[in-house]
Amino acid sequence: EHQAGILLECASKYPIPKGVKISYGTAGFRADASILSSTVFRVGILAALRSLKTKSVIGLMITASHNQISDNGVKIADPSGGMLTQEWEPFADLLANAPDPQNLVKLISEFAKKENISFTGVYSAEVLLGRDTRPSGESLLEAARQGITSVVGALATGMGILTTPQLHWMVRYRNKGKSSLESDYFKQISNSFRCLMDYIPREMIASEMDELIVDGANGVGGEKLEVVKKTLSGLVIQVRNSGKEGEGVLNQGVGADFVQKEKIVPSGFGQIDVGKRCASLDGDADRLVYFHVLLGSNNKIELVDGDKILSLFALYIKQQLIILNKEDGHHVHLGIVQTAYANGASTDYLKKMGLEVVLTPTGVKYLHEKAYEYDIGIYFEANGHGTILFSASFLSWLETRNKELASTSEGSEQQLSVKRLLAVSELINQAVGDALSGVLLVEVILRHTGWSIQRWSELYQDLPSRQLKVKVVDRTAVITTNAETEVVKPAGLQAAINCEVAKYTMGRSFIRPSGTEDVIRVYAEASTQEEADHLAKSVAQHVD
Ligand code: 16G
Ligand code: ZN
Repeated sequence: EHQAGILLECASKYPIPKGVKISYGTAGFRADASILSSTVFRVGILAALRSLKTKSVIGLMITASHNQISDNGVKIADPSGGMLTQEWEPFADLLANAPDPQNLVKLISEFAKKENISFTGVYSAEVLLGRDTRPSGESLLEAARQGITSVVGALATGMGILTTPQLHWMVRYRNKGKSSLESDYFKQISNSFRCLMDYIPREMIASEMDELIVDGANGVGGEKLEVVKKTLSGLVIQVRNSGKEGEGVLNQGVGADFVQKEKIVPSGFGQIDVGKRCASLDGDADRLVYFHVLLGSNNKIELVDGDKILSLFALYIKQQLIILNKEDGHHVHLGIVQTAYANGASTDYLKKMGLEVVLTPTGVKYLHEKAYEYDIGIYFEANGHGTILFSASFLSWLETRNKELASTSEGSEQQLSVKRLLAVSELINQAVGDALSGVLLVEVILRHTGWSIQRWSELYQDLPSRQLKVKVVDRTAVITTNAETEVVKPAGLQAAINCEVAKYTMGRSFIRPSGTEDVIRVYAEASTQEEADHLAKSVAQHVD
């Protein structure tokens, strides 16, 4: 009752805006920052409850990723460092939309009862808070803090301005009982990067590589990369759009989302960069794409997207496993996870390399969950979000093998492979896709193989593709199956799509309701750009 009183009092300071309905989508709540404080306050409460329930530290991140600067958003990191469990999403929706404080308190007490959450004990809950560089972040962070501390015994710990993956990483390590300050994060990625550089075959080391130029989207990623790069040797990084005063606006004409969708140079890049190795992060640094600028006046680029980063990682990992399997006869289950948006050429290529490829619906939580089923699971969305997961049992096998080999065959090829895999598991952020650790792994592998960005890009040629969106009154009218590749409802629509696809060579098309906007998305692929455009258009007409 004491608890209910406090909640009532605090909640009355954060009334919800009239006529706004908000939902915890694939990436949390996102909206114009001016209407978000009540939502963030309530998510603070939710995070504290989640911490009480799991008896673990929970994360709360204020960011709207690649959205425009006036937007903001909030999402929760579960104890493992992954996304909030899907089971709690409906409760998040209910909380955020409760019309008044009385309703809110009633919902909370019912939910707490159902979930067996009791409000006792001092410091029985802790939530780590992070935010990106958006100006609205400061007051929204305060709203989150108010929400958390309105739950008796809950502690809110501010971690400062962070990339989204950094906060997820901190939650993961805190719950493992390890030190999880930002400096620990930096130390871990730069140490494992150094190890991987040391494990490059001797004959490759001679080949000097030119500098990498990174577009930081004028956000937090650029700022953090400036810190990371100082700790690295053997890799020169030039950061542009780093978020410094006067350099430009967050996500405006810059960033991974812009580069991937528009296929033109981000602001700050141009013809002086022709042929150079460039990369682009998104606004909260959980996405990464590479590109090089093409010669010509129209600022076109050759995009090296998430699918190609995935392919590069997969080749490297597979190479290590071949060395291990050969000598041990130990079968390691490696799985590649993509969505229907993966370029068809990438899926063909991966299968031709003998890799096991599966598709899941769009959204990190689906890909992550699937990748978790393997000894090593690599997942990526074409948009540049992805990572590599190592199972606990495989990691402990690697540790044991490492010790054995140290006494029996120090310096062997096999030992090197074991060490490389262990270092990759340290460098790559296993909580969530992380552009900072991703960029370092790409750079190591390019050195390992001696490939230029052009050589890498030639692994396979992307099929021309087109994405369209169709505004609809009710996007839930479209229901799909088979990882969104087939429409179940409305009846007859899939047959119509099949009919269109059949008219093209290498044609492929699917539609799905967006998880973030009131639209149906259309994707089409074909052997030429004209055909892909045409196919997308005719499929879109069936949706209308
Ligand atoms: C969210 C997802 C992203 C997905 C995108 C699709 C997370 C963290 N982010 O940004 O993975 O690609 O939504 O958006 O899951 P859409 O449903 O509007 O097409
Ligand atoms: Zn992002």
